[in-house]
Amino acid sequence: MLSSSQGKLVRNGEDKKAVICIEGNIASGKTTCLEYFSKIGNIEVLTEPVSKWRNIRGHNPLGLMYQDPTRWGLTLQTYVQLTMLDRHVSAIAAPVRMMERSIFSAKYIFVENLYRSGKMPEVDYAVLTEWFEWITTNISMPVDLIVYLQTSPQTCHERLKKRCREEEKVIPLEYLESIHQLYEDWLINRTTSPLSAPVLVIPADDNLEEMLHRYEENRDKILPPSHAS
Ligand code: TTP
Ligand code: MG
Repeated sequence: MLSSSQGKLVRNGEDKKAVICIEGNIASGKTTCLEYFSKIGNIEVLTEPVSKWRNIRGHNPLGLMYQDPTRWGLTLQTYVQLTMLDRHVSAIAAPVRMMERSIFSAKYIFVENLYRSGKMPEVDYAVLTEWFEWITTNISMPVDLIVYLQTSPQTCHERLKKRCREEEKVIPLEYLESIHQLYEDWLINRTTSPLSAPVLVIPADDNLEEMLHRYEENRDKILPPSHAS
C-alpha cells in the first residue's frame, strides 16, 4: 500500500527494511546469485519479471524488440518500466529484500542503449524519459546497496549461448559490449547517470562453484549486520 510523505508516495511503515539490487550484464549470473541468497533465512528474493516480458496477454514484447528494436523498443521498455515499478513499490515481506535489477538500470542501461545506438526514435526516448522522471520524482524507491556482478562481455556471450533463451539467439557480442560499457560508466566511472546507493563490485567471470564461494565470502558485505554470518 502506498501513502504520501513529503510529496512522495512511500510504502507504509517499511522504511527500515534493507533493499539490495543485483545488477550486471545479460547472463552475468544475477539469478544464480539471488538463488544462493534465497537459501538464507529472512530474506525476500525477487527475480526479474522476464516471464511477463515474454508473455503479456499472449504477446511477446521481448521477442518483438529483438526482431525490430526501432518498432518495438518503446513497447518493451514501457512494460519493463511498469513491472519494475511494481516490484519497487510492492510490500516487503522480510527485513531484507534482494531484487534482480531495478527500474534504474532498465532506464540508464537498456533505454539509453537503444537510443544511443540509433535504434530508438528520439520521441520514444523523450516519452520514456518523461515517465521515468515523473516516477522517480513522485514515488519513493529507496535502494540501500547495488551489487554489481562485473563480467567481461565475452563471458556473458558464452553463457547466453549455453542458456539458449529463444528470443536472445540474435544477440551479437557487440550488443553485450555496449551494455557492459554503459554499466561501467554508470557504476564504476560514474560519468553518466546518478547513483542513489553505494556499489559493491563482485568479479563474476568465474565458474559456478567459484562464484558460490565468492558470494559466501562477500555475505557480510552484502547483507546488513542482522543477517551476517
Ligand atoms: P537480464 O535482466 O539480464 O536477465 P537475465 O536473467 O538474462 O540475467 P542473469 O543471467 O544475470 O540472471 O535480461 C533479461 C532479458 O531482458 C535480456 O534479453 C535483456 C532484456 N532486457 C531488455 O531488453 N530491456 C530491459 O530494460 C531489461 C531490464 C532487460
Ligand atoms: Mg536472470
